[in-house]
Amino acid sequence: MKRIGSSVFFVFAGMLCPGFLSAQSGLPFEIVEYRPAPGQFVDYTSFLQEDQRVEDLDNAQICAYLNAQCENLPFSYLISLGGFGGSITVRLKESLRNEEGADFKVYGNAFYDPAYTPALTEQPGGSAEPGIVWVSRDENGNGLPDDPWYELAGSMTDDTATVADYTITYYVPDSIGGDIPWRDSRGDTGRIARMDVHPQESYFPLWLASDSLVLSGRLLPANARLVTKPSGATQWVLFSYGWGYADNHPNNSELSDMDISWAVDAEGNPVELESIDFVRVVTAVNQQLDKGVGETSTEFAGVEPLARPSTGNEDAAVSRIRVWPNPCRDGFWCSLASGDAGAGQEAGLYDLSGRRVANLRLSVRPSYIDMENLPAGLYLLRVGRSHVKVLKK
Ligand SMILES: [Ca+2]
Ligand SMILES: [Ca+2]
Ligand SMILES: [Ca+2]
Repeated sequence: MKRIGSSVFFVFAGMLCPGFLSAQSGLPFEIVEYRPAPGQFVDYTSFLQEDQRVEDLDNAQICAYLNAQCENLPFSYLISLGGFGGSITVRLKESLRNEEGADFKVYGNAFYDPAYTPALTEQPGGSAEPGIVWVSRDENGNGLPDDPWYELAGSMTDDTATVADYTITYYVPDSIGGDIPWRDSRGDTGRIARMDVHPQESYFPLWLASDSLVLSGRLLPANARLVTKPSGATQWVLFSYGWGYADNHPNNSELSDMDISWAVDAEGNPVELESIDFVRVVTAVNQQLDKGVGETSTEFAGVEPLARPSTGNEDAAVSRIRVWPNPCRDGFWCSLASGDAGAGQEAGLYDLSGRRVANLRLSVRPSYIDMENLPAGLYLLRVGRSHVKVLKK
């Protein structure tokens, strides 16, 4: 779904940094690879120069076009990755060190529909089109993304409904302007359907393949639910997953922040990376919806390193526990800013009388603490000798 979910960042950047709007934007990233899956928002004709055919496009030319668009609309130009498996790869202009806590933000156009987000619950609803984020270090120093890649584990990585090794094959349709048929590794078939409002000649990235396009990766479960509005009409609502995904929570949410410490290898083991040079985002659901919605496609609007908070007078131990939102209503997310991504550390949530009301394990991967059944008031989240206050409204 293409919609400017939050234009706040664009206005903000434009006001503070007018230089952002010039050709030399100073954006912290550069697109180096674009490999979309078929989709309604991937209008390949926009990349074409005079007399050029889609089949003859090349990656360098497409990236030059996309980089120019990004510079004109910093963090607001939306690049659709198409259906499952479509991807974009960017090079960070400066290596990004893995510091304590989250390190960078991936911008998209996810938004919450106020009707489905009375508070931050585990699954706010609106438009969430989650993409899996991968990171890589330029180990051979050649400036190219040809080094080992590591997936950032997110809240759904180990979910039983997630498929670790999923492959989809998209076929060029018999008629170039037709729906795009696909078959997956489970034997299921379907189509990326054409939409009347997007009448471009083809939804298939013909420069990537002339016959069929095979894309693989981790498949997250479908996240849309058909809900009935008070008027009786029905509508698809796409619910956000917990954390760790692109285009899954609004840009101004901490839940669109990424931590390099979430990196895992192909076996799912945590990997310690000192720094990264490349980020890749891949559409992670395979979902086709009716009612004019179409396929679910992750949108990408940029990557930005997070500003580092000052550590002046903070208690270093306390700053290692991250809690958000705080104050909270139904629950909160918490993580350790550094440490072991695997086992984690034992932690407890205490009420003001000192009663332990919840046990949990805290690691660099966020945990969600459900507060729905607890009375409003002040709580202490304690890890070892460190603690933070959490206020339930
Ligand atoms: Ca980090
Ligand atoms: Ca390299
Ligand atoms: Ca989106």
